[in-house]
Amino acid sequence: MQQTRPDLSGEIRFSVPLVLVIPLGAVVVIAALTWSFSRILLSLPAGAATTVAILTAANILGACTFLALRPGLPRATVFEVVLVALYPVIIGLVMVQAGFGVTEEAGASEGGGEQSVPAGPATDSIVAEGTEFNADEIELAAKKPTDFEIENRDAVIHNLLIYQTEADAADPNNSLFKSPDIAAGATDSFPIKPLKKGDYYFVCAYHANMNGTVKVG
Ligand SMILES: [Cu+2]
Repeated sequence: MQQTRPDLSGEIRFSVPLVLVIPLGAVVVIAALTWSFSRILLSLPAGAATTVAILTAANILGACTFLALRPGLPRATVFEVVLVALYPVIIGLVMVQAGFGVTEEAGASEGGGEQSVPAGPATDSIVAEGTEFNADEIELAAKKPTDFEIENRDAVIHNLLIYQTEADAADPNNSLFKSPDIAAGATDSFPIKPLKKGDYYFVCAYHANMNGTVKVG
């Protein structure tokens, strides 16, 4: 009887701050986990991010099922199960550290940009987004002007220059055609002067990676 009393008061003293500490602590831990996991997923290539996310979700579900079915597990085993459930996160972290992630730097992600390029060539308009054109081929009719539109969805200026060859682009004076500058967020149209039948090279004067082929026929 006497031994239960100090235990009881100890419980009461503890339970007062815990009422606040447990939910607040849980919120902080969950927020930190969510944020760091989202950073991992964002820095992974799209395919790998989905796989890591699905594996993590499946593993956590599996681990929770395992724990729920065996409530009497010793602490060491619970820790092991949690560790196994977090393996995809650890693998994701390793992948990020090993440089599998795509760089978030605009213009440096030529690989990522290719995914946004549609199969068809541009004929009368092109979209600039993420320092990429949404087409790597422009098709024009020979010997007549084309009304062409650039939609600039970026926060930086873009334009369109046409050269006979890629080598010619080393000197802007070689350009056969130069569009006006398209301001950030602006959409502008302009006539492209008539060109003879053949293949040409187009590029944004501000971003050498925004380039492609003009096919005039
Ligand atoms: Cu540009």
